[in-house]
Amino acid sequence: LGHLPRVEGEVVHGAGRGGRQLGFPTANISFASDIALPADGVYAGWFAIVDEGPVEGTIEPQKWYPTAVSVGTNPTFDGAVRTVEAFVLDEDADLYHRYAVVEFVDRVRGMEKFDSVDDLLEHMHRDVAKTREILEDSAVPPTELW
Ligand code: FMN
Repeated sequence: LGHLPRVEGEVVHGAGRGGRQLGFPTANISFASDIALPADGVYAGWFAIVDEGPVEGTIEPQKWYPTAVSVGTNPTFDGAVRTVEAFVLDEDADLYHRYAVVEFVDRVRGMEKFDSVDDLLEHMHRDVAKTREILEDSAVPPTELW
């Protein structure tokens, strides 16, 4: 039956505001320019590091983790570049330069330009709660699909 839509690529540095300013560190996944990308918005999904070798932090390679994913240009910060950013729930790890994959399970909402960072943060907290709800009813993807 195939699998969920996915985006995969190297974890690269973003603007650097996610962790430090917002308290929501995200793994920015660099994707090929010719892939079909889900529409801009926020999604619940599954995240994994594909390549082997230990990860510094609480994430193990080749294991699926619940994630909230943002696809868009970060309009609140007047961004111009479309990014795919995964906030991995409840984990803390250095993922830079690792090869990651995200599987999209369900759409949470559209991408919005908020008037303040506080507004954005309030919505991100709700996104995380909604993501937990969605993933409760979602089977963890099989591991043989790396
Ligand atoms: N940015 C927006 O401008 N509008 C949004 O509606 C929005 N929703 C998000 C929802 C989630 C769950 C996450 C993880 C990010 C969202 N973002 C949104 C993206 C943040 O603006 C971005 O992660 C933050 O600016 C950090 O960017 P950086 O990784 O480049 O430092």
